[in-house]
Amino acid sequence: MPVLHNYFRSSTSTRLRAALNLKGLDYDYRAYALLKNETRTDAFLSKNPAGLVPVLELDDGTMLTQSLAIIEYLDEVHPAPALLPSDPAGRARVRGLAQMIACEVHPLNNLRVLQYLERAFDQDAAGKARWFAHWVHETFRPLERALADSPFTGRFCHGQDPGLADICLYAQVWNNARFDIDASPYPTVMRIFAACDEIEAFRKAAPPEQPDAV
Ligand SMILES: N[C@@H](CCC(=O)N[C@@H](CS)C(=O)NCC(=O)O)C(=O)O
Repeated sequence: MPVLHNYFRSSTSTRLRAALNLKGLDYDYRAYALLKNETRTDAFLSKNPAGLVPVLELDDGTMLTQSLAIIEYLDEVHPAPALLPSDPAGRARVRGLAQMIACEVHPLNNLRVLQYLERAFDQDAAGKARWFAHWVHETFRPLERALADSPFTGRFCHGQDPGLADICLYAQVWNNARFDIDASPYPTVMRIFAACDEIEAFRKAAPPEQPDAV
């Protein structure tokens, strides 16, 4: 059984938990409290020198890092249910939607970025919340349009089945809620979030459901 090194509140961990659950794969859950720097120990850094979760440790000891790369690995090794469409244009669309969140929102709002704003730029909780909201809205505005305007959007981001883009959307909406981001400008995003939340694999991946949730 693979070992998932992760943290309940980490949205990149939520992504990976959702993918593992959708694939019906069991995993051994290991929690690292980010606020206690538990990913900065030598033991953790030997798994991922970047000191970031999630890491998926395979049975043979291989350590996989980067949530999107790990999810694509799972999709290759366990093809059903598919998390990417079968056609190249569809795959590019889904990867593009996923990367809007994974490359353009998440890195700017990650814990270490918010901590650096506080440490080096004297930002308090309100300043950090303003920064977080700004970067969410910068990408959620075009994300909403991309989803609402496309004939390929269905019950989920691409068609009638959940995939990689839904996984990223679901995890990010949980993050946004923690920072009280106004979701009212994003009805399509929130409709898809609700559709995901009806699926047990997603609900079981949500931050409050994890053993280390506080
Ligand atoms: N691009 C990476 C990002 C991983 C990442 O930033 N993880 C966050 C939690 S969501 C983390 O470990 N943060 C620790 C920190 O910022 O110190 C991925 O998708 O896996």
